[in-house]
Amino acid sequence: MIYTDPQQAAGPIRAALADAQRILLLSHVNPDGDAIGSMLGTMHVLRALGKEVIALASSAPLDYCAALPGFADVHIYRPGESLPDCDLIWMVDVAHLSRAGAIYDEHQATLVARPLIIVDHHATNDGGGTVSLIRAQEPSCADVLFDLFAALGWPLSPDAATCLFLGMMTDTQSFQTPNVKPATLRRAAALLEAGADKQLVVDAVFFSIPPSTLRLTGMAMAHLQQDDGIFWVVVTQEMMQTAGADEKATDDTVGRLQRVAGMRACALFRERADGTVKISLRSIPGIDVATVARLWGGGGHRQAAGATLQMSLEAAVAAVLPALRQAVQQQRHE
Ligand SMILES: [Mn+2]
Repeated sequence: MIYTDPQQAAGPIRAALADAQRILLLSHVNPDGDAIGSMLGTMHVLRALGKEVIALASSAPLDYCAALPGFADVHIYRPGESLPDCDLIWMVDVAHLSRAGAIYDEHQATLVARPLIIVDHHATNDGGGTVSLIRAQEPSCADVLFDLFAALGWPLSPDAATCLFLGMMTDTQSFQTPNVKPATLRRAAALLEAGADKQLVVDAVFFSIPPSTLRLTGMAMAHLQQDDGIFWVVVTQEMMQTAGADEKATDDTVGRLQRVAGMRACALFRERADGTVKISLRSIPGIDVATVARLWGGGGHRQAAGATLQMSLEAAVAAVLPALRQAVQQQRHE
């Protein structure tokens, strides 16, 4: 059953929980702040209710998640492992069960054989849980959980509040995204009142860039190119080695690239060790880069998408720029 109103979902979720003592929490692969913040926020809330909770990450989370209270209890799934025993599965921030990655590939039957609660905020989520609460208008899964826990009357400890606050803050890019509404800020305020450690979250997310990452971003930005509102940078294997940076470093580069004045669409081209090229695309509202990513079998959101191209860096730049130009032109004609 799919619910969009936390008040209506509260009853069925309370009933499902009444029959369950051991609960397995899951989220999506390459877990971000909202995935882990939502997972750990839920863990703290359920533990306070006397439940036994296992938090299982589908793969290694983003580094800043490690600052969260309870992170030491997160187990990172390794392909081939069995799923821990449980009476109920609770998934957060997962648009589709398959986004649980190897856990889904290897344990699909188990996932659907147990009572399953899904709480999410992805517009593409089509439910699939015994009880699904999906609110696509909310900027983070943590926002949805906040309303659900309020509807259930389940209290938030300071630790739970800190975890939800990180989810909310990272998915909204610090409350910058257009889907942030007065209600979002009221929830954030309520989390601070509940004892959320804002400074811990801010330090972990914004004051923790590895020097190697900044070096790589600097090298890439030194050769920033632009043409009529389209900005792009290229990252070679040689640059990554010189900077001593890992694959995650370019997240920082893209994050800065999309802030350049006059940007309508931007692209980062990263050469991989296997000779393929990873593209990361961003755009302003109204310009759809997901369709560009799909040309090479990739995907994502309209304003943030990516793909892997089986060609050289030079060929990738030559192929992607015309497609980006077309996406930008299309918006002008809308
Ligand atoms: Mn999210």
